[in-house]
Amino acid sequence: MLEQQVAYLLLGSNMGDRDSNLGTAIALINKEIGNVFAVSSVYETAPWGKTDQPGFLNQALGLTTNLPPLQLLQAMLGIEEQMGRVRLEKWGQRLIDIDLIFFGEDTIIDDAQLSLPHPEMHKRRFVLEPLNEIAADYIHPVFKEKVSSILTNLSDELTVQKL
Ligand code: PH2
Ligand code: MG
Ligand code: MG
Repeated sequence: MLEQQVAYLLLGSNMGDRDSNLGTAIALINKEIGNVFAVSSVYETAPWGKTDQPGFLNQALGLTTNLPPLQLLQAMLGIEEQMGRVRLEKWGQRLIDIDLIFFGEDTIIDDAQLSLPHPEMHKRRFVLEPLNEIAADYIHPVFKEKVSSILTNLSDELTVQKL
């Protein structure tokens, strides 16, 4: 059996009862995937990429899991489905989005199903602000830079407000 690994996830919701969607996702992740040991504050964030859609709530969490990365990803997608997510368009509205940001101490993966670390995380304030609350000293394995330092040097100006 694979030993326990740490993973960092970002949750996002911009449809329905956003706050309770985040709470439901965390409960399901804790039940089905692994022990959630850290949860950030909830952030109100302006939509990034496709801007003509409702604002998001975003929240980062840390968990330990026995699952290897691709199985973890499948389990995350399974929870999105259980919660009724329908994929309409890229970057479009969603009840719940669960993204894998970091896995293990320094896992790098670049294949069709999964890229690790998340390939856009370093450009997005809506990821870095919540993540910095729970993983400020985590070192990005490609850039060899702490989350706190990536955030300090970030130029993304979209509004991200801690609730
Ligand atoms: N997710 C996206 C696209 N844009 N914007 C914000 N603020 N928060 C998100 O979680 C988000 C987004 C694609 O997954
Ligand atoms: Mg996403
Ligand atoms: Mg996603």
